[in-house]
Amino acid sequence: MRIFYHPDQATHAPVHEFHNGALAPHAEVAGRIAHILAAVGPTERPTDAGMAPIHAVHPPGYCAMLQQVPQLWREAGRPGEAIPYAFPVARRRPLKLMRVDALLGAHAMDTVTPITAEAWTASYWSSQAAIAATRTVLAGEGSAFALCRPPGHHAGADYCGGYCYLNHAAVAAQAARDAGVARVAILDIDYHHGNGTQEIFWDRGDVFYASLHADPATDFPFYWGHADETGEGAGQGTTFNRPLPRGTDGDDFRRAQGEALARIARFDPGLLVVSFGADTWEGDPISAFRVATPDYRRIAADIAAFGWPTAIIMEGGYAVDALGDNVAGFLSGF
Ligand code: Q9C
Ligand code: ZN
Repeated sequence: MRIFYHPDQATHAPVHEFHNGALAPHAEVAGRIAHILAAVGPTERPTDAGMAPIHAVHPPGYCAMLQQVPQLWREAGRPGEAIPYAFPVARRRPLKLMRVDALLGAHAMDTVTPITAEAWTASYWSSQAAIAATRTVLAGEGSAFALCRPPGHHAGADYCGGYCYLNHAAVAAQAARDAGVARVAILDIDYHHGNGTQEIFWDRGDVFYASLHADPATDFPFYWGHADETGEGAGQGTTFNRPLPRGTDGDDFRRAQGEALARIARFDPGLLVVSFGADTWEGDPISAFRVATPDYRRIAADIAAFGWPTAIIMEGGYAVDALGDNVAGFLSGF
């Protein structure tokens, strides 16, 4: 399988995240990449498709914010990482914001997604990898893997969060639409609900979003991913959420995935984008499912059996020592 990755993706290195009320070491470490690279074999650099396919999802003002905040932060005399602390949850409207803190909070959903000096470049190339994988699949390849990092599925059109800055799965799906694919489905099998992807396609009938994830009643991102969220307007019925209890094992997961795949099959997509997180693994430090390493090959084979052209996008997975085996196992199922 062709694998797309750019070395600049490993330069982003968030140091801290708020965890249970204190700063803790950040879970989304650059070392994740090295473990995956060691297990999956050779990769290729994506060609640079430029800003247009990113702007097709993320407004220019948001992209500029990601690029400018690190310098604004330094100009404000701040040591350390750009982390927001105030959020306009009661009212979001266009305002002329004069402090970096205000700019940050208006485009962030949480405190665990520091805007490092390298966040933009690493995210940019991750989206380019997703576009390259999509174009490869549309050219007839069957399946391709975008080794994205940082991940993407929590990022909305104009906000970052959940360790994500640009939504690579959304960029991939939109690129496929713009290349003429009439119906695109996204299957999100990261441990966490992909709130950003859901919101981006919430009112659209041309992109189906199906997600299996830890019940948001108990797990991040809390405010999205409940079973009654099914889309609106032209998108009514093209969002499918299946919250799963903590302790879900590989067999439970495959049964639930079977329901999501049946729904996708009814939608009859011309392309499938898989948001793949290995944080469903039984030893993941921030998650609570019990998927075992050998399950990943079976989970992937269940997807591959449908025969859709499939672009696989890397999302989460924080047990770094096991990450290589889990990702390689998943890819082997295709
Ligand atoms: N400190 C992805 O898997 N909450 N993002 C962590 C433990 C945020 C995960 C709580 C989890 C975000 C792409
Ligand atoms: Zn996750």
